[in-house]
Amino acid sequence: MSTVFVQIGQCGNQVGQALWKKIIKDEEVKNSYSFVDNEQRLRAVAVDSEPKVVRKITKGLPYLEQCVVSGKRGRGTNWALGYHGVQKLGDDHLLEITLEAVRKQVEKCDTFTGIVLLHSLSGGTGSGFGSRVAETLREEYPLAHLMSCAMAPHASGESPLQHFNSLLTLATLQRCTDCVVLTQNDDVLQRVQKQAKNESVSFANLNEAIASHLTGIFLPTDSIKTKSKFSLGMEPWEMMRSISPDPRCKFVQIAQYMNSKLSWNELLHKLSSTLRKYGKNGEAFASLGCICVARGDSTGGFHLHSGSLEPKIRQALNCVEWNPFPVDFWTAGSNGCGPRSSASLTIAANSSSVVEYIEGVIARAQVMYDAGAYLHWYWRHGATQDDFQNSFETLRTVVEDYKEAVR
Ligand SMILES: Nc1nc2c(ncn2[C@@H]2O[C@H](COP(=O)(O)OP(=O)(O)OP(=O)(O)O)[C@@H](O)[C@H]2O)c(=O)[nH]1
Ligand SMILES: [Mg+2]
Repeated sequence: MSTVFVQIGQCGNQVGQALWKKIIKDEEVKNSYSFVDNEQRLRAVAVDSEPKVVRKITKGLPYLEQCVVSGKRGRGTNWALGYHGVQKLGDDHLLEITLEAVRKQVEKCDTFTGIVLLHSLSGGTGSGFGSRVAETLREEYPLAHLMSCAMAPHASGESPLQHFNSLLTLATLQRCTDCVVLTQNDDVLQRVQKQAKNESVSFANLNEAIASHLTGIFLPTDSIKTKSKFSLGMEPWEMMRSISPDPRCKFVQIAQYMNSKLSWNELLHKLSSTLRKYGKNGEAFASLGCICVARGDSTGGFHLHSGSLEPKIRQALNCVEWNPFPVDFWTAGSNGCGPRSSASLTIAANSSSVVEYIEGVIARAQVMYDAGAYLHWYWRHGATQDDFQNSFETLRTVVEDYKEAVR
């Protein structure tokens, strides 16, 4: 069972780099060939529109030479330019060479299960080209799973185009992927800053934390193995099946706490204290389903604690009543996402807290759209009013569906 990763744009590749550094250290990954091939090369395609950037970022890890690809010029933080490409300036055939590289990776898999995309919601390449790649892969591999791990920009202080780019990308992901693992840079920054105690925080620090969250879920666990204790590498897809089975509500967010000295109960208490439980207007968030992964269970004793942890997780996440099994537990003997001597709890939850974020994107994009701000940049590169209208509508429906699901 093999998964192919496609990392897009600068953010996607930088996060990908941090992620792979953790993945390839894991002994079970090496043996299962789920994320690496039998020569231990990464089942990854690294693509950026800018020449050279991606070569530099991917240095030092065993990518397949033909799977590190780049175009002729960046997409200037513009979704439309990323989506439609640079035709007027001489097409750089980025979509074709990316699909060819994905095909190569898929052909190398004995059993190809699905594709994980890594990209930002706001860069021109990550958002626009990422949307185009997601749509095209959905058509080319209709039976494979398709998951996006999307990084949302800081709420303010970045590009004025980020609201349009996020709007158009989130709507595309909702339409053509099976699951979106959403990481908000502001959330990660806040958590990392707390631990850094006033030291300045770089993108490298953020990416280390994001990689840790993702590997907390994606790395092999003892819970998903064959009878002969062989890992199938199905964790990303089991997570999807378990917590985002409804195509209307497919947004997943991850939280994690790691330490070498705390009990499982104390780890959960700490983790729970980092979760936002109420929205800006005081409304309680609710979870449709979650998975809690305990890593570093070296004695195999976690199952003795899961019974007492479950009601605490139900309460912390305010799990909906209609789901009889809102918490799933997985365990692993070692803590592959952090230092060897530590233990971690990682929770992936399908929470209605995403509504607040999506409503924020819709509101900001709507104000700019009504004012006609920056729109000529999008028309110039092939976007249409329909793209925007459809995206507003798709995301408004997502908001309504989540509100309905947790009512
Ligand atoms: N978490 C994280 N976010 C990043 C990183 N690099 C950039 N970003 C975020 O991603 C957005 C910018 O996207 P990039 O990936 O730089 O842009 P791109 O996809 O290369 O697209 P263009 O350069 O516009 O063609 C901003 O919102 C940044 O906050 C990173 O290494 N980690
Ligand atoms: Mg770039």
